[in-house]
Amino acid sequence: KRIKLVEVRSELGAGTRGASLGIDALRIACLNKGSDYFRRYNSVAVPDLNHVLFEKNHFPFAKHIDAIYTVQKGVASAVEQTLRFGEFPLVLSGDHSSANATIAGIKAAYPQKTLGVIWIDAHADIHSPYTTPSGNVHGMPLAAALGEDNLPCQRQALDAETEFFWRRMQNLAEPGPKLLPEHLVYVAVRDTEEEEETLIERLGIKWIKLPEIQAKGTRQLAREIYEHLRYCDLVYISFDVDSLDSSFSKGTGTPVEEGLFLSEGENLCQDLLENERVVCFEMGEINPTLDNENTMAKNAFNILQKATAAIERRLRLEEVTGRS
Ligand code: DIR
Ligand code: MN
Ligand code: MN
Ligand code: MN
Repeated sequence: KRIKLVEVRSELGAGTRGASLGIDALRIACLNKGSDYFRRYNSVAVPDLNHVLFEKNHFPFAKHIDAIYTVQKGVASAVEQTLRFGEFPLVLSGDHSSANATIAGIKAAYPQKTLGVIWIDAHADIHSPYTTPSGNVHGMPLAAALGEDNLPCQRQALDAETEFFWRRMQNLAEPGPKLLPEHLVYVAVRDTEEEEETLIERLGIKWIKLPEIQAKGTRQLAREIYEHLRYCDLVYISFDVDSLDSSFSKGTGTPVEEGLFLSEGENLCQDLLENERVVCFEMGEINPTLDNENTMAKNAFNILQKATAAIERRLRLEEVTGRS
């Protein structure tokens, strides 16, 4: 079994321009480090529609949702095909709205299996167009995957066009919710709006905050996370680089202080990715236009290398023991 890179250079869901350059910033960090990482793996690039940024946006509560929906269809099908081919999709994304499509692609490849999601991020990304304060779709992928609107916390009424694309996004690849709230775990989330907090509480989503990570250590934490996800057949891990402390993550659209140290990010990814139920890993939201000296991508590339090594160790072990 091999790793395949799925590259999604879309930034339509972000509020700040430049996240589409994140993958190329990682490639440059790789070259400057003298690593052969991007030579070792096959990759597929999903078509982006970033040119629509030069046109008028018709959806104030879900900016460019029509184009983002089209991009997501491409992401979902690339992830599904990769899994069906027996490869491990490692998704490198621009803005984090792609994660809804990654989840949909996994579900499309394994319709009968129960999926767990580990969400490592400063943000909860569980807004709907009814509650978003910004209209940025990268704040919405988990509400889309859960099939949530959070209407009790509604801030705004929606026009029919936005509603139409939001429903399609919630039903991407196959109709219905892709994820149950009890199968979602938040790690390092620390910048949320009230609507999100109310919803997280109502759905009873497990939320591991920074002090708990620092008290328990990543090993123990990984054990507890997988205990919580014991009924999940498959697991997807999504890593937004703004989960890292803002002192290491200037090059991302929405840096937040009091986040993970670099070593914590590395160890967390490493310990979580050694689990044999993990079928997909994603890293996104690197924005080199906001950075100095490509520092964010350098830091993220180190984490990516550690994460990938953990996936490789596990895939090799499976080969030896004859499991798939
Ligand atoms: C905020 C920020 N919750 C929003 N979200 C971000 O606009 O929805 N997600 N930055 O990554
Ligand atoms: Mn995010
Ligand atoms: Mn974030
Ligand atoms: Mn905020």
